Amino acid sequence: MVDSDSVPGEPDIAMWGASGSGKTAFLAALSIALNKARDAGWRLIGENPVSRTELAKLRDTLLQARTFPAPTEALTHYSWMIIGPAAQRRRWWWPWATHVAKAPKFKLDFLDLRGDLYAESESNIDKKALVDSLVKSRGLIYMFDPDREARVGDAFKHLDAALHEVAGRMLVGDEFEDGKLPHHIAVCITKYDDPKVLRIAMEEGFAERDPGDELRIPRVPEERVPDFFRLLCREAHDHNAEMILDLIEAFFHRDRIKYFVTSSVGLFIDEDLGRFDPDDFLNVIDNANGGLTIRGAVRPMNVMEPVIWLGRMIRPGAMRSRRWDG
Ligand SMILES: Nc1nc2c(ncn2[C@@H]2O[C@H](COP(=O)(O)OP(=O)(O)OP(=O)(O)O)[C@@H](O)[C@H]2O)c(=O)[nH]1
Ligand SMILES: [Mg+2]
Repeated sequence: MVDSDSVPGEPDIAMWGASGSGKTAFLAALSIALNKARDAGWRLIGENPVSRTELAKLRDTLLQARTFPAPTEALTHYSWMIIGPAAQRRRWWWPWATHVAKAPKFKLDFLDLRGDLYAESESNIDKKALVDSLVKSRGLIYMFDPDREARVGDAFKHLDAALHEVAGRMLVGDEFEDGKLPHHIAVCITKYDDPKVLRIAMEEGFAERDPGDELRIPRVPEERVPDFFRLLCREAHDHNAEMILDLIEAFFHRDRIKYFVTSSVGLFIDEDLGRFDPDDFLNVIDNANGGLTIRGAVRPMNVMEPVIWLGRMIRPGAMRSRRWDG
């Protein structure tokens, strides 16, 4: 069941981020992440033949071709659906028997676009589609690529331009009287596996290894991610980047923002060693053709989590009184 307030063809969740920030790779990793969680009952399916083909193509790029999807050129619309685990329930008047409750479902309509659209000053059809998707959705995934920020430093410019366009469309009327955008926003720091990012996390004391995790992968604890994000912004090429967090908090309700540290491919783990090795964790290496090859298993980190968090926030009705434990 999709909530009745979901309008077909309009995105529940829209994503944006600068060119090359990792948007398409994130979508490719989403089905792998959900598949890995299938014991917990999660699945991602394409709603129509085109979306199913695209889903398989994206997944195969990472898993079979062992490389990344090509940069996005044409606007691509993915209609997917996440189906969660159905809970065993007991009826109070018949407590000795269990029955299977309906599985939680929500629709993921993603519009994948070239990230450099905002660099274009004149409006065009794709740019209009991007702003439309941000306006119509209620969940946003914002991709922040710390490596690109350290080199190019244009995230602030892109974010500022996008938010002002969306605010110009949504906040001038009386609908949102509190002056904030109504969306929930998952701010995703991408490419955590990149040594430039992981090293900062380890050297600055943000990465912790949970003794309960048999792979001993260093992770940034949830409550420290906003500070890690602020640090990465401070290290950026563009000094305006420091204002990104303030910009996000100025436009969105504080309790509707959540920060995630993500990697589409995850860290390399030597099968023989069986756990994270700080001297050998590169999972992306240059190949002989001048491209990139994914070296070991694809282990997405925090790819499913932001999507499920958004699903839970924007479609609470679809999950009411059901098990939804991500
Ligand atoms: N190390 C590492 N590199 C990544 C990851 N995700 C993406 N990349 C790199 O970033 C490049 C761009 O990723 P895309 O997913 O195509 O980025 P995009 O935001 O869709 O880019 P456009 O479509 O051009 O806007 C990839 O070709 C990879 O080289 C990741 O999780 N880890
Ligand atoms: Mg892309």
